[in-house]
Amino acid sequence: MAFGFRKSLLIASAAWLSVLSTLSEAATVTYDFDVAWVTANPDGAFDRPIIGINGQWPIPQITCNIGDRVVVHVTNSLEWHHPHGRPPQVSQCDIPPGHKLTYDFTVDQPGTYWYHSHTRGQYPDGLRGPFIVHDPKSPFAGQYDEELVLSVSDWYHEQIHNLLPAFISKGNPTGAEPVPNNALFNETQNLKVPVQPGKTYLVRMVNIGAFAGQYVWFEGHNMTIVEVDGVYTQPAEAEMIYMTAAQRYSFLLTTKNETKANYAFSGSMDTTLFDTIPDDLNWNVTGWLVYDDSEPFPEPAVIEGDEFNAFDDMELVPFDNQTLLGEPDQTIQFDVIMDNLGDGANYAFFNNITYTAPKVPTLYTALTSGELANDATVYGEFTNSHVLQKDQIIQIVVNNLDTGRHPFHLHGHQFQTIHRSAADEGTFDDTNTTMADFPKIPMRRDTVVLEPNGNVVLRFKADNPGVWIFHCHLEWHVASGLIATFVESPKQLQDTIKLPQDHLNICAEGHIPISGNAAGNTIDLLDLDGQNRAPDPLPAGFTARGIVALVFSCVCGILGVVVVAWYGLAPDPGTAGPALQSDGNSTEDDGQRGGVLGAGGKTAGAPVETVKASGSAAGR
Ligand SMILES: [Cu+2]
Repeated sequence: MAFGFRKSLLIASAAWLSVLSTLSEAATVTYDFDVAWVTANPDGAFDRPIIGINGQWPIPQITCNIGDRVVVHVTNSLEWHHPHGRPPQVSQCDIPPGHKLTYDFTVDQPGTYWYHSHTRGQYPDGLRGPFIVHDPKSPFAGQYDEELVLSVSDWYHEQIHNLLPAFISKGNPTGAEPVPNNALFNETQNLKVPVQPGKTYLVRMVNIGAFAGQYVWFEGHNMTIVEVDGVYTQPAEAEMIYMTAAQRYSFLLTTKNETKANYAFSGSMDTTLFDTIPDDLNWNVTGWLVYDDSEPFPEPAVIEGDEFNAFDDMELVPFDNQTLLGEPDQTIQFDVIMDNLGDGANYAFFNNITYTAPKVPTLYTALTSGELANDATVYGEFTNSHVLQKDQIIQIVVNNLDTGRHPFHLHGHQFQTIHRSAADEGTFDDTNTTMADFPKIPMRRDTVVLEPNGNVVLRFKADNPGVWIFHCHLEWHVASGLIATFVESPKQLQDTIKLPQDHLNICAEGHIPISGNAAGNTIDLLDLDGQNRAPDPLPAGFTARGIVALVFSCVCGILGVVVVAWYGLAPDPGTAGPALQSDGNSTEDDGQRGGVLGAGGKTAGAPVETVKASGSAAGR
């Protein structure tokens, strides 16, 4: 397993030392995490194994102040009987079962983050939690009384290591992603959040889900957005926000002056992401702002289809008014494509490459290839690697040639989103485009929605040396290869980073090479013989549509045979009567599809964690 924190980990300790010198009151916040399976039942359906920490689930929140050093000792007590999917091998080796690793880094940016595993679909199995960085110098300090941390997420009844192999298989040639079974607030349903009248709360929301974007709104209350993905914004009023997986919003919410009623708040999963909508799916989750426990808990209003009118995050203005970065030194274009490979499974591609983990973690290749670290070839043919040089202005153009929405996330930077098309506007055309066509003060964040058949243009300055991935944050598309790698300032990395011994130890335990190119070749770094490869392309003439047609006709054929056999074997219609009747009753559940209220919810009432605005860190 490998953790992904929102900002750098290991690399951070080297790159951010300068920050420490300016923050004399920095503390060290230490956590000991033993990661192991526990049993839990977040949506009231049934108990299932979930990945917890120190025997608990939901897992603990990490809390610190800006400038603090955060030390997390992780022990991996997970037993993997069915390992599926390769770890991404970007900046570290996987932690083998039974082994420990320490993450030691200094936090240099404030805001709302989360931590999660980026290995083998572990985060949708529960290994996901908020990571809050308090900032005494926040421009909004003093404008609120208390903080609330609120996660929204999706939940699968089936474990991810069972769903993954079926998702990427020739049995699923269209790449239909598994549809979640439920939505959750703070990893439960029917959440009750006690509030005081006449107070202003800073609500820190984070979508820690695997797949579903969610519309979120509070009945009878407005949200004043003040932060997105760690970037303070000019205050912006919103009635409803849309949060993709991995996005964060902080907003001020002022309560009523009286306690006569309680108010529902809702999350509603973006069902346009789902290829099918199971009959029993309730895509909504409800919580309540509780003014008075003895008052009723009203049913939330139903919102459907075109009624979803979420705040457009392109309208946000960063609080620091950072202006449009200059003309790019390097423009990288990624066309998003879903297609089948020779094994019949469906993969996700940037241009013609579906990410395939290198044998040597990319950071380790950067540290051990000398001058050739500047040549993207050494990082392998299937990693979508690009080398960024210090202080270059980088422009990323992402064209969506797919019919689905994708949330793109960049590690290590908050990018300016200088253009985003509506759906179906096609690829970005930069002929005749000048600086004047872009906003003077662009919206900045680290995870942005790309609309179906649309495009987005991002810009950032390469001022944070590291190995950073750029990827779709739908966990299914991470697994099917929608990842690119930026190797930023490899020379600085070589000059500043010394790998801790425990990081090297876990590589040795896992028999992962720690030097050389992506193929592990340490002699001829341009020879990639033996590198991990994506499956071969389909034979000429086979298209995704052809496969679908083939599978469909096979299924129809088999179905035909089965129906004939079943018909032949069926008892007389008269004797089958009672069974048919009971089937008919089960369709009553369909009435729930338009509803908002969670039906399961036996775990109702788990209290929300309340943190005082002054916020001494919980983990100290
Ligand atoms: Cu995606």
